[in-house]
Amino acid sequence: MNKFRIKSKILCINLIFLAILPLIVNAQITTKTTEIISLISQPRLNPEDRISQADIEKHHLSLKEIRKAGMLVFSTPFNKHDGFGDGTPDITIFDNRSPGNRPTLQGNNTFLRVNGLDAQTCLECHTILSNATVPARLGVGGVGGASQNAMFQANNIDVTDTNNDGIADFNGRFINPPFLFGSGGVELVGLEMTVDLQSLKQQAIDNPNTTVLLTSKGIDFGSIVADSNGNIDTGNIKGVNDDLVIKPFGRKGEFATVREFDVGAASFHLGMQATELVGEGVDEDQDGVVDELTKGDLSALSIFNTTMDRPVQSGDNDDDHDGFVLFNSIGCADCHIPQLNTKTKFLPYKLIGENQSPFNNTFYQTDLSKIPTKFEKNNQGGIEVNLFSDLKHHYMGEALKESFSLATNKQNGEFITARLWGIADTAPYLHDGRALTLADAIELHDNPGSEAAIVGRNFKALSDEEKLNLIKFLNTLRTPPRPNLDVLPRVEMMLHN
Ligand code: HEC
Ligand code: HEC
Ligand SMILES: [Ca+2]
Ligand SMILES: [Ca+2]
Ligand SMILES: [Ca+2]
Repeated sequence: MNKFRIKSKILCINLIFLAILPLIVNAQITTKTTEIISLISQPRLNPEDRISQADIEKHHLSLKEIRKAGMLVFSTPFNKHDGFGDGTPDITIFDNRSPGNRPTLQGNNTFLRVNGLDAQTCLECHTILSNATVPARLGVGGVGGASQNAMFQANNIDVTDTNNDGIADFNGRFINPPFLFGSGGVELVGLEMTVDLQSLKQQAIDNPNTTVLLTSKGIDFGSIVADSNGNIDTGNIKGVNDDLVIKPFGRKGEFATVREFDVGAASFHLGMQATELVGEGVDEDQDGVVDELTKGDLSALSIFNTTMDRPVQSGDNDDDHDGFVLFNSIGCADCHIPQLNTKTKFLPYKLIGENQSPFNNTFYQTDLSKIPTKFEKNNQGGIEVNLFSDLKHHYMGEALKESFSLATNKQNGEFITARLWGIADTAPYLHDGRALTLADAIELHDNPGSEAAIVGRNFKALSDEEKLNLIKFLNTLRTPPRPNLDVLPRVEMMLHN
């Protein structure tokens, strides 16, 4: 009965759609030539579709309206009238690897690809919802394959292997795009951990010469001790930067909030400079366009990114269960902590800048237990985030180390514990996508200098059946089946149904 009702509702929507279809088609056909001509020098993102910071702050818009505006910022192929690209580089400036002053291929003034200016939209790299089926299923906010890898700040790629060692030396970073699903929950966990660590820092300052252990949500970040002048000995801090701000975003754990990441991504990949970065009315990259992304655009974008549906867990048979037991017993869960809990279910939003007190100066919040994120509530008033990570930096050994010329040896080898939720759908694996299967990714943990070497060896020592069960368990960790449905065009929605 129920099923019938739902079906008849869909049918109804279908009929309405069919009824209005001629109107839409008609509207397109009757577009006047003058209107087309006036489109020639227009930005691709209609200024009317951009929302203002004031409207968000004053709650003039619903979450869905904000998400819709964010989806447009994420998915609209920007052109030069929107502010796409950098202006002509100033050759007298020494730094030509930073956005705003990059050369372009053959001086085409559009793309560079090996150091950003590599796409017109965010969507171009965050597209794949699941690689577990053939063909892959696509979805806004998904992962990228290897061809979507970003190449960051390289100025030497030795493709011909001049020293004949079989290695094409590369001094930039080669990074595979992760998905953005569930990122709101991750951000909230990180913000609460930062609050804990900052208050432990204050405790150390208030009690000079006393060692203070740094723990948050049961995770050990080493210890600190302050002298009587308030100077802190940071030598025993583990897995987090000396500023004691948890930074979940970026594979190396370099950004505390999605908004911060988004500002960098927009300028690096698209040459779209945010006013928060360069100031209002300022044409920093000298491409003739100011206010390329306003505060309102960025709020829409980051609210959209942090309210994307969360990954889910499927299946629950004996093999999966045995695999999960092994996952814990051989030490995977030491880093890939299955669940972290928050104390609040509200994710706060603030402009980029100060990260030490994340719950101050906020302008908006979303309830992550509600649609579309729908995190399970816990009994502390917060949510359960089944991320499979400790949000700590770990040194992953010589084999996985990057060769980025602008980083230290330690930085090159460190990565934040990859979140394993959704892992069944997101091949290829590891920071650069070098592991084509889950088994390869796990075995690569065992290499000289890696903090996960012993655990990687534990995996190799399992029987074939045990290995299979562990992989079967990982294959229950799925991306959300139909993310962002509320803001996709209706036609798209019907195809999905
Ligand atoms: C050329 C491909 C590419 C484009 C275009 C791109 N991204 Fe990404 N994205 C990546 C890669 C690669 C990473 C991982 C970067 C790292 O680890 O430092 C990433 C990571 C992210 C993250 C952090 C996710 C996490 O869990 O750590 C966010 C947020 C993000 N991108 C948002 C955006 C937005 C917003 C845009 C558009 C302004 C965008 N991306 C455009 C490739 C891309
Ligand atoms: C010392 C901490 C640590 C331990 C222990 C550990 N891992 Fe990891 N794991 C990481 C880090 C850090 C990464 C990211 C490495 C990279 O991107 O190069 C990672 C990446 C992965 C990935 C790839 C994720 C992706 O999105 O590409 C998988 C799968 C994985 N680990 C599974 C496991 C399993 C299974 C075990 C137990 C056998 C395990 N890990 C033990 C820290 C750890
Ligand atoms: Ca620009
Ligand atoms: Ca070489
Ligand atoms: Ca500009």
